Amino acid sequence: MGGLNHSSVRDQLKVYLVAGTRDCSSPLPHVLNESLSAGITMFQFREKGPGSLEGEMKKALALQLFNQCREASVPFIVNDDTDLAEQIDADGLHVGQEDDDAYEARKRIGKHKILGVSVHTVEEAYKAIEAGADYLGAGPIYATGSKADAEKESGPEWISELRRNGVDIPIAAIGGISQSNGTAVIRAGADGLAVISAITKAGSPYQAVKEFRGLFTE
Ligand code: 3NM
Repeated sequence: MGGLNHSSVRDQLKVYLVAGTRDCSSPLPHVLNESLSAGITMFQFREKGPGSLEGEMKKALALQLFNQCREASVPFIVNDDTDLAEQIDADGLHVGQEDDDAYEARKRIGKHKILGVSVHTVEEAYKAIEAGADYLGAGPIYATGSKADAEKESGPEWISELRRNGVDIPIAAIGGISQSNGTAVIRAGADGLAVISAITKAGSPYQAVKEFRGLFTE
């Protein structure tokens, strides 16, 4: 079990923006600003891949984005960089199967931070829960252009399968999620929609986030 209250994490996952500098068609602080104004419920800084920032530049941007999130009372999660999450005392950390071990990550960030773990099999889901995950990232639900090494798309059925197998902790669905397919994913049992391109590449990230928010009131 993670150290946090599942019902608050469930709410915080609803419209979960995931982004790094390379994902955005306008500067990331601007995209984040619009997204926060429109009501994202969680943000993950995922600075990955060729051309992404490293070292002090990455840390400086992380601090800037963290401040923006703090002002809006939205949790700031660091993707796959336990050192950075620790250094800036981020609200949480998200790790994949190929990243830092979830047990190790939980030990290092402590029990009061949010720990998310990406899973692709039911067995990985059970292991992540045992390691202390507060939520699972499940995907790719649909085809994605945002992750070079993404696995084959699973469809919303993957979320139902996790639920059928007794996984009851909060789940954020990820991979190709859009305003038009989001409802099917929620119906399959996801608590939240983790989204990169449908927000970061939208003409208006503000409008896109509003539309995602609308899916939860239908
Ligand atoms: N993780 P978009 S899919 C970061 O399957 C990430 O675990 C995935 O980006 C997984 O919303 C993915 O642009 C990319 O499809 C999601």
